[in-house]
Amino acid sequence: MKEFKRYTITTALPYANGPIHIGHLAGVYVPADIYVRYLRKTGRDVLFIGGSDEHGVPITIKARQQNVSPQDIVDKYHGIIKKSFEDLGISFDVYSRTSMPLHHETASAFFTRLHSEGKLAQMESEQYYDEEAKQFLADRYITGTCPHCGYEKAYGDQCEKCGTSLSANDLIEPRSALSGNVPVKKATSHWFLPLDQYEGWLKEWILDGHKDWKANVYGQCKSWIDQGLHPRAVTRDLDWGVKVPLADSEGKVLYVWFDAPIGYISATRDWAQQNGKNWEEYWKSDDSRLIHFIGKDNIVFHCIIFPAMLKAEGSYILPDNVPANEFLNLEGDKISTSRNWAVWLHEYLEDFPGKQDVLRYVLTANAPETKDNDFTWKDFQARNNNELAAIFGNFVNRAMVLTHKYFEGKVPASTQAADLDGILKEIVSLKEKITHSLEQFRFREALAFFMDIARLGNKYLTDKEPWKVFKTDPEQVKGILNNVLQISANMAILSEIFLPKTADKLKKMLNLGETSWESIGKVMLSEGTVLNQSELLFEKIEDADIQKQLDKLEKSKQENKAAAMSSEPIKPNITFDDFSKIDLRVGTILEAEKVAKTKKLMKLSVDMGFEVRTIVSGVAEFFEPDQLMGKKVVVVVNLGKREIKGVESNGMILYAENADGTLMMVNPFNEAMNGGLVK
Ligand code: B3M
Ligand code: ZN
Repeated sequence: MKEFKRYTITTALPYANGPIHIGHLAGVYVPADIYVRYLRKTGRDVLFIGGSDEHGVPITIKARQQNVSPQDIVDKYHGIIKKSFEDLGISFDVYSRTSMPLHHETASAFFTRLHSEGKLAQMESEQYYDEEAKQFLADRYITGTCPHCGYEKAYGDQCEKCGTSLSANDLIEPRSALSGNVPVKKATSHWFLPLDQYEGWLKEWILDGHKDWKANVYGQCKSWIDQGLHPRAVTRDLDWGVKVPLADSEGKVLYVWFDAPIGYISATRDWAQQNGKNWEEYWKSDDSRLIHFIGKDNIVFHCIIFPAMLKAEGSYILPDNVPANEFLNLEGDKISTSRNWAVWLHEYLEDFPGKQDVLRYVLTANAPETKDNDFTWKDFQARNNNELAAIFGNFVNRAMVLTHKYFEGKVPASTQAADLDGILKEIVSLKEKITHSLEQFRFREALAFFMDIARLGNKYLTDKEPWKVFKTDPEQVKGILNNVLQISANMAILSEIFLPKTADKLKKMLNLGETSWESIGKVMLSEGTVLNQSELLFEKIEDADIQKQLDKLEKSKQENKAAAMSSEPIKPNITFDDFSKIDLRVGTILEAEKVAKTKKLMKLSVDMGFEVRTIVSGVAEFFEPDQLMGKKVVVVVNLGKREIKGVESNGMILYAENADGTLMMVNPFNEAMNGGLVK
């Protein structure tokens, strides 16, 4: 494989309209950070780029809802996101943002160059326009009925019920989200990137030239190209974004997916200005390797559209690889910002202080590299307790404690050279496997090999039983402990890539200085080195901590149900005659008993004043019989008799339903008379 002189590593720029969650981390930032740490450790020149994507319609919608400016929204979330990445230890060289003037300048210049070289086509089209708000409507600003599932609140770009992506023209009975009015069609002119003209080149470059890309990425590209490519509009009628740098283009901005990837370039310029570097080396030199880390929903933009833009511009390198991941689900459900179904990074860091590496570990061990995967809190706990703590932590702890106990915390002499030789050979072989996996972007596999070193160490200790041997042969124990300390030191260096905070702790405990990648598989600690006090690398995570997280998710679920119920549409009007057909009366429950062999049913006798009735009611999950006896209720008395599970029921009692599906009694005042009409 070609050896590159420089690496330009980008990570998808998250929209600054919400915080970061574990789906983002597992898909993009944790694997990218592992890769970058590996490259740096092996002495490569790397630039690790991140930043906020601060344009796009969802940001303007959020601003409008909160009655603040889009800039207020992005300022807030850029701050939260940047800090949470720092706290987790994602080691960006630069974390930039697309609302900064340097980015506007860079994106404008890029557009201008394409435009002046005739590489963009201007075309007129009809777009929805809101006459009251006096503006064109982005697809997101139009709601209507989904043509696929009939959902009445679908957006012009997507139906959130059935997940189909739409265009505003597909919607039945479209409405403007700004005024609620029916929008009109109006002609407008936009600039297009003629993707169709790049089809032949893309076929060659990706389908022939990049068979090395991950199967999920290659497959998506192939299906896009096979369907045929069409010109894509790169401008929009909107007032938030990079202004179109042409005369007579008032009210038009660059489409967010045109300017956002250019954000990688602006971020590089931003970094270069601050560090006195030459940004062009990272973007315009053939010996630089450009790699985009993204999630699968961004594949077409990074593999087809952005490369076509770069190709059209002509002076840039193209991505050499785009190791996109699939999605991470949460407890069996799709992660969703709007439903608050997520584990938010900033909240995790607060709830689990000092446990950054546990999250990194779990998200890597369970990374959605080849298919969607599921994060569960039980799995999080199990991986911490049974893997990190029981295997890695326990091994290191035993090595440290025994050395303190038998040799006053000093690295003893190496007396078991044959064992050591075998151990180092295994470490070298695992290091090669790790390297290979990392180069292939197979991070979960790399992590598993890393843990194999701890397994090897544990097994060695268990086989050798130094705590037994010490009485008879302390010389041998010296060598055994020397060997396990060498294993620990090797793990410390490898941890720098996967578990950086743990690496720091472990290196401090072992008194291990800066050690290079080359030294992995060699002796690192010399005899007599004084070890520091041992501390646990990983604490057990208790059930109560996990329960707290599950409760939090349960709460989101309830809130969503409540929101869904309060937005339950009101039924069509009825006439007073319709209403008066229902005979509602007050009664008192005299007796209550569960209906045998059912979970939900309760048999009640109700004093209706004029007679005592038997009524079967589906409330046994919510009330005990004695909670019902003596209660006043409202009964529909003219529904006719019905047999339910062998019991004849004559009437229906009214209850109110809560968001979680629990029922509450609808009680008339105690003074209400049995048999009294409710009207
Ligand atoms: N902001 C979409 C996303 O966060 C978009 C990525 C831009 S990368 C240039 O999924
Ligand atoms: Zn739908």
